[in-house]
Amino acid sequence: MSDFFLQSDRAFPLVMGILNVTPDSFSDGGLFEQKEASLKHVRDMIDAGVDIIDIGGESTRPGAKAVSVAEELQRVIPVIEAIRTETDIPVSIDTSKAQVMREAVVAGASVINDVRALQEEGALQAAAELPVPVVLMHMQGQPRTMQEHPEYNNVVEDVCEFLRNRVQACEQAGISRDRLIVDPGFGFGKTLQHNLSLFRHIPELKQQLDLPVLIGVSRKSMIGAVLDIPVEERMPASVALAGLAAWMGADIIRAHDVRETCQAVKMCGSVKESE
Ligand code: YH5
Repeated sequence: MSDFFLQSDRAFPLVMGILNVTPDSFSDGGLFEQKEASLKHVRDMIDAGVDIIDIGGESTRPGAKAVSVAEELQRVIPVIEAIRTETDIPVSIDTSKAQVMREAVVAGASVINDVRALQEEGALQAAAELPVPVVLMHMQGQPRTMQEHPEYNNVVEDVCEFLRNRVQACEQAGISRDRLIVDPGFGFGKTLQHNLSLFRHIPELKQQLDLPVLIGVSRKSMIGAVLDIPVEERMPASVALAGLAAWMGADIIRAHDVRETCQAVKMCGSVKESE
């Protein structure tokens, strides 16, 4: 069922394209305009070679405020339905809410991507009842305050242990291992040093957990911090990190700049598999 995502003999990772439908990602226009803008973005990403579209209606950026279930549903469901009317590109739903998971899968989403690793009320059960793969991401704290004072004994070991525990919770809830993907959660309750160290240890994370790994660093503050550049200038470094992650065995790369990211991972993957 999820073999498409989880084939470990692929030469290079899948590219997951980011589609934000948060209120702050549309400065003007009503719901119709937002839906049309989203569809255009989806068509562009498909043309650029995207493998999965990740649609999210909750902003989880540092400091962002919570959104209600109703608001999240209103943002994401019409867009998923619209995508389904014109293409069979796989859609993942970036949510922590059980009801959003359920309605998104009914509307045609085929992956759950949860930055809270199914820890919210009802999420574990919802995921257990839905026949789709699940991305379990590590986060320390909550989006609003997670960057205030991130702290670990050993960031690689601590993140591994958290993910191992969530994998176990999933298995106990009836979600089989072959549906699971893990993600260290770059920027989610981590300092620059934590992020760099986690990135360097992607191979260990993969080896320790023995599951497919998703990497999301596109345009994130770790790039801003190293290079001292604003978000709109972070594409080249994001693409460099995507290539490096491909080299280190990442299975899925979550990215804004799909065309460039596809080129980078395909190129690095080709070198990696050569004799
Ligand atoms: C992730 O890593 N991230 S939303 C701050 C930025 C740029 C981008 C300007 N959902 C992940 O993309 N899901 C998000 O600085 C995610 N893994 C998974 N699985 C945050 C985001 C971003 C934040």
